[in-house]
Order: sequence, then structure tokens, then C-alpha cells
Amino acid sequence: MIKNKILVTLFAILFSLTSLQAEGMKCAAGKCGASMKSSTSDSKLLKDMHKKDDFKIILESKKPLVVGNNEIFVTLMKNGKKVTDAKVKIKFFMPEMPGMPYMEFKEKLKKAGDSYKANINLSMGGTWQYQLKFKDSDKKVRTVRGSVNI
Ligand SMILES: [Cu+2]
Repeated sequence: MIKNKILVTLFAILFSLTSLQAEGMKCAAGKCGASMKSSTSDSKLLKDMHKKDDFKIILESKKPLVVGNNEIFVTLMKNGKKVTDAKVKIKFFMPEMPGMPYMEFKEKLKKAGDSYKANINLSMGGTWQYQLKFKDSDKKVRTVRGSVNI
């Protein structure tokens, strides 16, 4: 049991380090996720933009994020065109903290017009990290990471 706990903690640390690194790289390239958040960030509206290979990935919510259920939308663009036939999934997770186990919520997104939609349940306030994976017709799985605060 203790061994399991240590493993989970190690994974949590690894995940945080990986996302920190990704964040740093984005910022270094002058495409800092934070700077792209508009002045609405106070109201906790999600609006994150990522770039990966030829893809531009936009995550957004139409309502402020809350503890509980949230609808989020993902739009994939490739060379300025919307990609509407990809497989997209997302995982929100919070590392283990004192008195609180590791938590995660996973969901496959469904098509919603030219975008994709997911219903995400965030069970507590704080910082949630996310990992979005998508697979286009070239079958390659691409991953982007970020975080939200609620
Ligand atoms: Cu927590």
C-alpha cells in the first residue's frame, strides 16, 4: 500500500514537472498561455490556445468554470481549416495533496458543430491540470497540456 502511494506521488510530481516544462517552453517561444488569456480570466472563463505541429488547439468554455459540471469546447485547426473528424479526449487531474488523494476526470469529446464538446466534472476548487489528446487522420496522437483555476 505504501509502495502504491509513493508511486502515485511520483507520478503526480512527474506530471507537474512535465506541464511546468511545457508551460515554460510555450512562454519562451513568446506564446505564453497566460498572456493569451483575455481580461475575462477573473470570471474564470476558459480560453486557452495551444500549438502543436501544424495544429492550433483552442479550449474554451462559454460560462465561467465552476466546481461541479462544466461544458468545454475544443476547436482544432490545421492550416487555417477546422479539423472536424479527429478523435479528442481530455483528462483533468489534481495531484495528491495533504489530506486529499489524486483526482482525475476523463472524457471523450463529442462532435458539436465544427468543434468538440465535453462535460467535465471538477469536484473541488483549486488548480486542475489538463491533458488533451487528439488523433487526426494521420493517426498520430498529439498531446497538449495546461491548467485551469477554479
Ligand atoms: Cu486538490
